[in-house]
Amino acid sequence: MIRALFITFLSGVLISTSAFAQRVVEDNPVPFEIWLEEFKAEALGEGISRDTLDVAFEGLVLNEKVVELDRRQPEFTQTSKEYIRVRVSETRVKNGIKRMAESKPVLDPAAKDIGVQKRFIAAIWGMETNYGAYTGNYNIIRSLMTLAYDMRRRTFFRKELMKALVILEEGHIEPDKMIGSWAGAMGQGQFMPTSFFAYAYDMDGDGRKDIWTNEADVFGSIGNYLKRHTWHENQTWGREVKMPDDMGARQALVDLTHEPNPPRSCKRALSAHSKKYSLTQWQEMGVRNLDGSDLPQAIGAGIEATLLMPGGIDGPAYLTYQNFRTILTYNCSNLYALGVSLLSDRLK
Ligand SMILES: [Ca+2]
Repeated sequence: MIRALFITFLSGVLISTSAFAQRVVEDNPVPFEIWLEEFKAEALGEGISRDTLDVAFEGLVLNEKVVELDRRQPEFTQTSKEYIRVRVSETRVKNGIKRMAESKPVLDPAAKDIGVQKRFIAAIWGMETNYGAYTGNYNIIRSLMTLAYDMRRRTFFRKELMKALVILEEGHIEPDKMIGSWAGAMGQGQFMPTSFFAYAYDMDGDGRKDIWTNEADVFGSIGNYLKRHTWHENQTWGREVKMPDDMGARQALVDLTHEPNPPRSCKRALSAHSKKYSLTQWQEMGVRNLDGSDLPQAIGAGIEATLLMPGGIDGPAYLTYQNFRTILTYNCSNLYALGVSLLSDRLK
């Protein structure tokens, strides 16, 4: 029974059921077939047609690999320096410049219309899917069905699965092209289905939001996501800065600016940031541009920034502006946001 639910073929070889996958079936009091019928009945009630359901679920069994990946998410062990070296590699910079040039007729007007600098749209595109080259090969319905049946985070994924069916019902993408990463992030900007409905953008105006194959919609959607999360088009993300050379003075500055109550949204990442101060105040506290020159005062005086030192007191220091916090809404990780930011500088 358990084996039948998870049966998968890989190059003709039958993969046996793992202990993780077995637990998913054992932990759920409702057998999978009955659960699926109940879910489909609910979907019909939500306005999904019988045709869409038949096509979407045809031949689908639980995906053992998805369970494995969900249970075995690796602990983060990379140092910030390694992370940036890998994510903002010379190859990725070079590809980014090439892909931005190729997509210029679509990227430039999309960025201008939405009001987000194109280098940031391109940097997220590069970080998420290597500029559309790798969007994941998982059948989204199958992944979300597996995670919705699994008891671990079933409420969250049940909602995502329902929204994924609405995407098919509305005809934004053909069922066989609705692919993405194992946990349900889809297309070139890696949107979850609920994010799709909140932020995906029909940039070319053909009535479909195609974040998988249509670059205008891809760029419009990434840009719209940022814009809707308080993006300032006339500002950058922040800057790398020079801290006082004296270690005692440096530590005193970190202690002085410590933020004891980070915002609840994305607390995990924001707890590593200092309190907000204006660039004028940071200048007064002894922080300088990397080359030792004064922080921008004429245009930057009103800009508030937080100090971030992801590698500790000896490592690089960054003053981050509002746009950095917006990037954190895409993925609540300082290293991710720093990767996007530093890549965007290289794509400028
Ligand atoms: Ca479109």
